[in-house]
Amino acid sequence: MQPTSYLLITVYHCMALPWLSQSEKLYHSRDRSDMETSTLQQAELVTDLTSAQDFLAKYGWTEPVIWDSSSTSNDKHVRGLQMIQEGMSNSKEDFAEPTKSPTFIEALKKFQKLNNLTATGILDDATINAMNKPRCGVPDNQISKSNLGEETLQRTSTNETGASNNDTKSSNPPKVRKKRFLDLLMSSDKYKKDQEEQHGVGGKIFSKKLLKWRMLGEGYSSQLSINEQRYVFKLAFRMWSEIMPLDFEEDNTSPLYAVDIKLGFGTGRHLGCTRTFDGSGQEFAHAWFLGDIHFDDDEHFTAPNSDNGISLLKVAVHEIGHVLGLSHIYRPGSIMQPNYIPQESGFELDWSDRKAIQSLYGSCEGPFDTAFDWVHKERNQYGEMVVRYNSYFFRNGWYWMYENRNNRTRYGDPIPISTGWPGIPIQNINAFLHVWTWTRDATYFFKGIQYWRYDRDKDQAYAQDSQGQTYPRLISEGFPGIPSPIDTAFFDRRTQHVFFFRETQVYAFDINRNKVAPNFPKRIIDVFPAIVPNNHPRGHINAAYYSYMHSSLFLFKGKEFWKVVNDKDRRKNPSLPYNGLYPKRPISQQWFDICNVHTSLLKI
Ligand SMILES: [Ca+2]
Ligand SMILES: [Ca+2]
Ligand SMILES: [Zn+2]
Ligand SMILES: [Zn+2]
Repeated sequence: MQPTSYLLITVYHCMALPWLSQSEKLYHSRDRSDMETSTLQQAELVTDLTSAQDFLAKYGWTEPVIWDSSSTSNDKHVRGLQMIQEGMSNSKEDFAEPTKSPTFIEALKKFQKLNNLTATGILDDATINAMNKPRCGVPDNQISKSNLGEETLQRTSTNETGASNNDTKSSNPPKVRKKRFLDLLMSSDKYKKDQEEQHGVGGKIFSKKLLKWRMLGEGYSSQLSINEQRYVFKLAFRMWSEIMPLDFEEDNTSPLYAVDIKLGFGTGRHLGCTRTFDGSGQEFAHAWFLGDIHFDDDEHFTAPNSDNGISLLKVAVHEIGHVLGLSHIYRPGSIMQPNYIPQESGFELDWSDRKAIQSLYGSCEGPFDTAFDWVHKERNQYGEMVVRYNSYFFRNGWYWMYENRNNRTRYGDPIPISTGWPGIPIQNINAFLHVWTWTRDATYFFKGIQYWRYDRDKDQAYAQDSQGQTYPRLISEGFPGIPSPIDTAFFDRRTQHVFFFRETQVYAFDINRNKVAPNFPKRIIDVFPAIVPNNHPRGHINAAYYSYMHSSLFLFKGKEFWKVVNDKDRRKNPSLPYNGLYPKRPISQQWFDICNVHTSLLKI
């Protein structure tokens, strides 16, 4: 459609409808500057004291910038907030000569220090270069408007009219009206409060566990295919989901207000946003806490593993970090550094990112269906046979490999059990068992009244093993005297007994005689006595996990584990009871970041 006729139709509608009470449905800027075909505008660089002063003010170095809610064209209140932000920014000391302003010099020193430059307070070339690096648009120092004094809000509430109280409460989009500075602040807070009630958003972090996201159709990238963009965003959400207890789901059907995080590309004035993009260079994206993410389409965004351009994945992961409540982290290796660091192959969220997000949302926790070390023999570089192991955790239909050396799960986990362990039940495994003697080496999975033997050479469950035994087989046939289903099991190499746990009892099964050992079953609490009275799982154990890393058996139940006293512990402290249980601890304090990922993200 030609712009002229488009305008005419708009005017016609304006005359025909009481349009002032209607929300603006267009996502484009009113002057349509964002619809012009882009002739790649260059961002203005920092070159002198004035532009450096602007830079320091814009990114919160002279004073924190209010940076709060998302803003789309429908959020009139939040638009008002931007006016506040600008008004406050203008109230800073306005020195004609920045070199004489103590505020400017202090801000410059701070900036230099955090960018590993000599804090001279003088604008030299190195400092100018640092300011001109590609960067995120979120200010380095920002405050939430909810941190502005309660007193201010109460004083202004008397200025608020009853009418405007009503219109923010109603589910209809708020009316366009001129408001004074503090009225806007008030109604923005009310707006946010309403949003919180509707969407479960509280304080600076999301209080709900499942967040919906959507790519804005009117804001697709002009440089990457829609499928490439979607893939990158799924991967970016997945990377956060792998290390924190939040799930993310792509939602292309719910009404827009029900979508928590909307992602879009734009140039200059874009997507009804209050903040303008600056052309090619400098700012590449920005995000609003608990809100939306905008990418500067004047930048050369590229797909993962591309050698040139700016990796959309890296930028998306960074901006999602902001949406979740993180500020910039000045630390090498962190994805939350404000500047874009060219992509090293296979970047991942590092330790500081994990700790930062987990300080807001907590760690991922149990329970697990089973956990085990998968032991395999292989020849080392000197041709000697060595035993290696990998640790696995199973929950429902998913499994994680745990890298003990790095104390985290393998990147990209979890994986469906059906993908990694073909032939065993695809979910809710009761137990894993590795029977390992001089004459026997076999691995089994248990579920319900049956068990499966796993062929480690072919990496699939046996239909029939070399002894002619077919699987799955009844537990009562393979392990006479053992009831089913079982809760968990482990093989004690010292006694050559399999311990089967069921409810509050434990059965020792003598694999050489193929029968239950004398005087069993016994109570778990009698065989594995508590060191501290009453600190004991008693029954319904989820997993009995023998860890080669720790040379110890651990009993898992719910979110907690009890470590079983081993021989080394007893040599150090002979008064400890045989198989005694140390007091319980959270599983998440010993094994980090074993996190669920939403199924919509698992199909990557
Ligand atoms: Ca830019
Ligand atoms: Ca179990
Ligand atoms: Zn940022
Ligand atoms: Zn924006």
